[in-house]
Amino acid sequence: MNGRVGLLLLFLGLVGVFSAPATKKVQRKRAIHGRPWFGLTPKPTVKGPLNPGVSGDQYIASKVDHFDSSNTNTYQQRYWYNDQWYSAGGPVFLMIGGESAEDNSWVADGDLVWTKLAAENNAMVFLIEHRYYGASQVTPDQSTANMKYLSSRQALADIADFIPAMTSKFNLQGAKWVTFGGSYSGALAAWSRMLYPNLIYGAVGSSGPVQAVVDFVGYLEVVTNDLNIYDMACGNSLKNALAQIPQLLTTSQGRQQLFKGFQLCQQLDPTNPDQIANFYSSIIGNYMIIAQYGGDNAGPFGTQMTIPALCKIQTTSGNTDLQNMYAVNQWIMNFYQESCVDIDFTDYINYMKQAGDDRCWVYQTCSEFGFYQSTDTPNAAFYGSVVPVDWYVKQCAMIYGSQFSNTTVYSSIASTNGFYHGQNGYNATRIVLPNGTNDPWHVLGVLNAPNSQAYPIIINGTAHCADMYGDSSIDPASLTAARTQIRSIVNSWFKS
Ligand SMILES: *[C@@H]1O[C@H](CO)[C@@H](O)[C@H](O)[C@H]1NC(C)=O
Ligand SMILES: *[C@@H]1O[C@H](CO)[C@@H](O)[C@H](O)[C@H]1NC(C)=O
Ligand SMILES: *[C@@H]1O[C@H](CO)[C@@H](O)[C@H](O)[C@H]1NC(C)=O
Ligand SMILES: CC(=O)N[C@H]1CO[C@H](CO)[C@@H](O)[C@@H]1O
Repeated sequence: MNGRVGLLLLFLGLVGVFSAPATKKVQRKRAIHGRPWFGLTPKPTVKGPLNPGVSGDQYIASKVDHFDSSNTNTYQQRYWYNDQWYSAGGPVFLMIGGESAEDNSWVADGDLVWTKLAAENNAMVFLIEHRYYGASQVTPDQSTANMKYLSSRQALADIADFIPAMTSKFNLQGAKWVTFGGSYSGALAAWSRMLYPNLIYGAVGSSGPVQAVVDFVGYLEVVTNDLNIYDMACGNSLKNALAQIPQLLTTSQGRQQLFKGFQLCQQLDPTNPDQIANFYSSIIGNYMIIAQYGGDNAGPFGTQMTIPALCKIQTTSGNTDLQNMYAVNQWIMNFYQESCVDIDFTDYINYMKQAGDDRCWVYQTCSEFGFYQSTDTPNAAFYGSVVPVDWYVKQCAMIYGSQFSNTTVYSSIASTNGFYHGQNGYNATRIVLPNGTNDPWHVLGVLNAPNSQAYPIIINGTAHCADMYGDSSIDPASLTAARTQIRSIVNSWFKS
């Protein structure tokens, strides 16, 4: 369904072998509002043949609208299960799908923390796809009017109905259910335990941004810190290179230099501020994606697409800082299989008007979360408001129509925090909340324990959702220790 996801799976298949692509293509952007083409959480790599316990695509009729009892319509929501570790009386683990099409890799891969826990506790495992993503379409199309049932609250209500339905279908009466998730779905896992404590016994929400925010300046501050902490020369080189760009943009010769250096698809147009912001967002995106995923044991992020690899390029001696920035861009272009970097703003908006996972995720940013990774901060290498928050906010109306405005975006995000109580008001028990310090999203996670049965785990020097993947020989000790801690906490919930 989503060609870009298939592409990543292809890459993940080539474990450790990052080969040059046969065909090149244009990618709209580095990451759309922080969401790369594969979704916020890369899928694990399944080794070997599938166990017969792993299901193919399953569907359940879920309510279209959980909050209007007069609407009895249902839609087909996709899910998967694996009963290879299950024995009667065992618990049930549910991985909550996030902002992308899912497949059965999360339930099939036995090397992950949550599937190892399943084996240790004889658990049945399920994965449910999030409404509106992948094959779980709620409405015949994704017109803005038809997207009104796309929300985290509706998605959580789907889960609350899914649990009793599966309990009855698979005879799981009395089983303890534990939810899992990473990134947006990590927040969903955390919220599911808070909203439905009688259905859900415990939860592990990895890298979950439980705080909504319109102007997410912390994101690029963490990216800058990551580079500086790894190697001050790396952060400084980037800062020096960026400092030269405004001047280059003022002359046609300078613009030509940037056009060639960054291999842009379009000439830079200084009379078009939207295109210039789009340009900056692409070249900054090169550093964002590595800060967010570098070191995750998921395909090329495990050993190749990492902060050390990026900084090696950014600090190559004999080159200018800007030439090193071009080289980093070339490296990311290879990863994205790009022939040029597309900075056309009109094309991007038109692309966002078409149905797909990107359209759905950005809709959720406009209606619930914000999360706009702006440069509106003096505490990042990318300062100077070259990508201001207003540039993101105004896209909501351009993409979805005039029912969105600056006022509705700010008030919707405030309402999300009012409903879920944000990162400082989060107060569920039997909840594990891992976060990596390199991951820019950790800024919006629960970092301090609100009670003695909530376990934030801060993992020094790791990226987004790193704790969810299988062990790797190059894992930092902090990550290995975090996985052990997660397992011992969850195991303690099933001690008789
Ligand atoms: C948008 O709304 C916020 C919050 O009310 C306000 O601070 C900001 O100035 C507004 N921006 C624009 C462009 O109107
Ligand atoms: C969490 O709930 C407990 C029990 O109701 C309360 O004692 C504690 O103060 C709460 N913590 C926060 C951060 O709200
Ligand atoms: C985190 O890791 C960095 C880099 O390895 C190290 O300098 C720092 O002391 C560590 N911080 C903690 C709290 O362990
Ligand atoms: C950096 C940070 O916020 N660390 C916190 C991580 O969570 C523990 C509780 O598990 C706190 O004690 C730390 O202060």
